[in-house]
Amino acid sequence: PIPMPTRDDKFSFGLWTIGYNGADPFGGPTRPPLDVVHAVEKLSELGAYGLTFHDDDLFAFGSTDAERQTQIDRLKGALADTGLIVPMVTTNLFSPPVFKDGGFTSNDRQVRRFALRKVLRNLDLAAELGAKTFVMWGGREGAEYDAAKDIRAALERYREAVNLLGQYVTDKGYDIRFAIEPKPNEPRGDILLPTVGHALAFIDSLERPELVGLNPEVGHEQMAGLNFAAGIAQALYHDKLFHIDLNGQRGIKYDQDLVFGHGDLHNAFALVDLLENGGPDGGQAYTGPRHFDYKPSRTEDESGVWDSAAANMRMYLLLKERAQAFRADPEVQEALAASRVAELRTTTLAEGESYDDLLADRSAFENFDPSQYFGGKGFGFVRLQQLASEHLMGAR
Ligand code: ASC
Ligand code: MN
Ligand code: MN
Ligand code: MN
Repeated sequence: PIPMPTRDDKFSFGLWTIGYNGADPFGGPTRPPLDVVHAVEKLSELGAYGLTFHDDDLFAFGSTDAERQTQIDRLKGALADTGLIVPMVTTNLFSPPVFKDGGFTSNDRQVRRFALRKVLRNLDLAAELGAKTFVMWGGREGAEYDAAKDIRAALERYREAVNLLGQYVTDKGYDIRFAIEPKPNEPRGDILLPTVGHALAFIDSLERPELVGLNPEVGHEQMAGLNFAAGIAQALYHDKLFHIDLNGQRGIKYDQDLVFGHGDLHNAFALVDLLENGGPDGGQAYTGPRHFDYKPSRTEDESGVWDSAAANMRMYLLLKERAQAFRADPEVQEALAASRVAELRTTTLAEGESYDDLLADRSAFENFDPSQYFGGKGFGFVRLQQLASEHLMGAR
């Protein structure tokens, strides 16, 4: 039986995901606009717990104050009717042509000031709706040409912007943390803070690093050829996994935003195993929203939109079930022990041992026999991967 999603699973969707009309750089839309009230009702029916949005997803860029307020009120009504929440809000600093050279890092100072005002206004809305996370995807913060952008100045302006936002939420007393979303390229030729690692280093340079973490997206790291599950493990290691964008990607190409698990399935399995079973006690390593940032394919009508929304949650729950079976299998536990996976948690020097003690330990060097590796002492990692694959395929 395929597990049914419930609110406790904390599945959330961007309004721009299910609302994507199918337009691409080569052709027009395939679907009509999606109304926010209908979106909330459908997501609630399907078992999601949250809706997220960019300001401009809810009210078109350039809306009057009255038009903006009408849409906010309609959203609030739908939330009240269904019990859905808004766990995260984000700002569109990429669609209006004014942002073609960036928001926080445009060469044009007036654009940077406008971008900050747009974000501050949206932060007030996020606080009003009770969102705990504010995502910042800097899709236009970048360049195509090396001479056109002073990268160090751009990082300094990025830093100035994020420091100002941290000051603002602190002064206002908002219970909101920021999550930076890396992406290597598209729509810019090169984007600033292109990977999890670049963003972690940037966060370290801020005035209030504790307020800022990451919102990594599966496909974005995979566009850079990186191992997403490994990047998430490092984000967790640094306590910076504030939010996550789940989707699918097939290799290094344009940002596909496929359904979660419809890309690199082995890595999706490793990711769900990490999120669900990778805590210190074998429990959840991540307790925040399981947020889907995908695009229903351009070939689909509205029923395909809801099929794909449901598919994201089914893939996640199926992988969770498979990962739990993997962890519970005695043969897997034996293979993990044979591969000495847990031994890596033992410190290399004993408690209180100094480098003098290490130097005096003849078993560590003089009497250590490296030739036994690999004359009969391999690690057995392939057997472990095959066991994982068999669980993933439902063969065990
Ligand atoms: C976001 C986010 C992205 C982009 C993209 C817009 O807020 O997380 O990846 O915007 O979905 O199409
Ligand atoms: Mn993407
Ligand atoms: Mn995203
Ligand atoms: Mn996206």
